[in-house]
Amino acid sequence: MQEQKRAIIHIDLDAFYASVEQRDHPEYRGKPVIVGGSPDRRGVVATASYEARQFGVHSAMPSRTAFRLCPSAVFLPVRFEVYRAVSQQIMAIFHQHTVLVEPLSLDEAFLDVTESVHGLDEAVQLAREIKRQIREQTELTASAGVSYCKFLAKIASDRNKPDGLTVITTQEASAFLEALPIEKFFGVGKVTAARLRTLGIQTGADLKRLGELRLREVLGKHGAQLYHYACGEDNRPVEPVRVRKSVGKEVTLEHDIRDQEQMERILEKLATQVEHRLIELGLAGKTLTLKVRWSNFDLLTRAISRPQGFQQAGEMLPVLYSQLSRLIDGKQAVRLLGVTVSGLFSQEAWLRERQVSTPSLWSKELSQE
Ligand code: TTP
Ligand code: MG
Repeated sequence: MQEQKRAIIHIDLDAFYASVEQRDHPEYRGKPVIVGGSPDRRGVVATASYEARQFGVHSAMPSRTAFRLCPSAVFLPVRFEVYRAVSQQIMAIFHQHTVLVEPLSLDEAFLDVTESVHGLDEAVQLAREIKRQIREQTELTASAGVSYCKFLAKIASDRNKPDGLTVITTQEASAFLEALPIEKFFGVGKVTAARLRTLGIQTGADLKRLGELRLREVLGKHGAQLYHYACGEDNRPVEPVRVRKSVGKEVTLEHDIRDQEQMERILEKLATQVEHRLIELGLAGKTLTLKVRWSNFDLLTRAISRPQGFQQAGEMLPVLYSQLSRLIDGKQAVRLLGVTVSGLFSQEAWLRERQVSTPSLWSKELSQE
């Protein structure tokens, strides 16, 4: 049975990190810019401006190789905080048009706009409007793809980068997919592509010809899915992310332990992982929870809240250690340790909080800018 036709928009910013750098440093505009690890260390390229891509530079390439290909490029470190702020701006724009927004990364999302438009023509107009809003509010360009399913919308957005807007209608889909190289199909990486090529399969038309049963034999469940994609069938819904309630890490130990110092070292590792994730998400949290599971499987949690919240491991550890020493009696061994921060709020609020409570630290942070 044919489902009701949907209208899906996929939006992806162009050379995201590099474009932000060119926006903030006008002297780099029109020049090859490479954002990522430094070429004299063992860094990799996060992304390259379109000018640098002409030299063959691309994401995930060792920075040293990038330097060899394009020695005149400006190499810049990643400014994750700035990109995250831009990401929040574009996600807010998307949410003005539908609640069905599924972010795939900082610069990319699917929007299901079926309820806001009549047909794909109107979805194209809406995509154009969203691109305009992005340009106006962030001074950055995005590419958009419009189609009746996620897979085709994503491929469409990649068709005319940068600053592209491409629609693949139901009528066009079949011819389009038949000509599409297998690497472009969702879920086909290098390994699967090589495997298919040994069977003489190069394009969507070949996939269709091979048939669902044979593809299932070769690739299992994924093969059947691939066959449906080749036929232009992709009913996966756009799934808005649930609101995150906490950030936590825990570890079940290989051997139960009694040594408190060993436990402290593990807590340090866990707290550092939680800190990194919080920074990545731009969050801090009011409540810090220590979780301990004893060797007899009894579970204990201890939660401490403070108004200025927790983000850095260095601030979590004294609290965790003191909680731990109150719990440990030397008799029971521990089989699991966990650290969770909940009651999350944005980092901007966290920094404001610190500005009031620890002015010296704030000014130090500012002077490092
Ligand atoms: P992409 O959207 O894949 O790439 P892009 O925006 O730089 O370029 P395009 O115009 O082709 O969309 O990724 C978004 C950002 O994610 C990118 O600017 C940097 C980061 N990133 C990495 O850090 N490592 C990677 O391997 C990739 C692919 C991206
Ligand atoms: Mg992008």
